[in-house]
Amino acid sequence: MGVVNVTPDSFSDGGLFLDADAAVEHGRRLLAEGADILDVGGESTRPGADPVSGEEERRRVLPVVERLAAAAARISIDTTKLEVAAAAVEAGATIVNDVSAFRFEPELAGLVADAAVDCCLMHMLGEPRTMQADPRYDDVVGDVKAFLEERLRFAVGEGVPEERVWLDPGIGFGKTVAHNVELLRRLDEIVAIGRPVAIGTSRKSFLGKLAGGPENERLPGTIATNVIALERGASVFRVHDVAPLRDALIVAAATFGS
Ligand code: HH2
Repeated sequence: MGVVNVTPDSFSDGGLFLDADAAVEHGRRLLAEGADILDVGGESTRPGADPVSGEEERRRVLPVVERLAAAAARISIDTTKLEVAAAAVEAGATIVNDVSAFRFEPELAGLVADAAVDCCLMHMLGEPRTMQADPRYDDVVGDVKAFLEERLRFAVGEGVPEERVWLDPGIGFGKTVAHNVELLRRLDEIVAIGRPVAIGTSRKSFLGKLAGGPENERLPGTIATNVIALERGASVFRVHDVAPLRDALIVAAATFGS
C-alpha cells in the first residue's frame, strides 16, 4: 500500500503533493514501483495536527481518487469522515481506511456495509491532538488486541461482513517507542484475531528515536520493521517508499517461505 498524502502538513511529505496533478503523478509512480493499493488521504493525523473540515478534505482528495481509480488503481481512502468516505467510494475507492476504527463517525460502518467495500480499522489512543501526551497501557498488546476485537464486533454488528475487515495496531498513534516495538515483536498475537493485519511504520518518529535521523533518512528502519511484520504475519504494508519496500518484502517472503 503506497501513501498518497494530499495535505500541506503530513509529517514526512506535507505539501509535496497538495496539488492534484502532483498527487496523481506521485500515485502513478508508486503503482509503477509495484504498489497494489494507493492510500489517498487529505488530513494529517500526525500528533498535534489541526483537524480539517469535510469540505476541504473532499476538495483535496476527490480529484485524486477519481483520476487514480480511472488508472485502474485499487484506492483506499484514508479518512475518519463519513462525507469524505462516501464521496471517495462514489469516485472509485474500494477500501475505507479509518484510523479511528469507526469511533469518530460510527455511521461510516453503514457506508462500508451498504457499498460492499473493504475497511481497515486502526487502533489509536484517543485522538491525534492529544494521543502522544502520556500514553499508558496495562499491556499494550493485550489492550490493542481487545480494542480491535471490540471494533471488529461493532463493524460486524453494523452489517459489515467479517471478510471485509482488516485490522491495524496503529504504530505511533498514542504509543511510546517501547509500545511500538512491543507491538511489532508480538504482532502474531494481533494476527491471531484472524483478520488480515495492516502495518504502518513508514518513516515514523520511533525509528528516528531508535536510530537517529530525520524522516527522509528512516528507510532502513522502515525496511527492518516491515520485514519483521511480514515474518509475524502482517499482510498489508503501508509505506511511502514503495520500490525499496517491494524488493525487501519479496526477498523476505521468499526466504520465510510465505
Ligand atoms: N499512519 C498514518 C496515516 N494513516 N493508516 C493506517 N491504517 N495505519 C497507519 O499506521 C497510518 C494510517 C500516518 O502516516 P502519514 O499518512 O504519512 O502521515 P500524516 O498522518 O501526517 O499524513
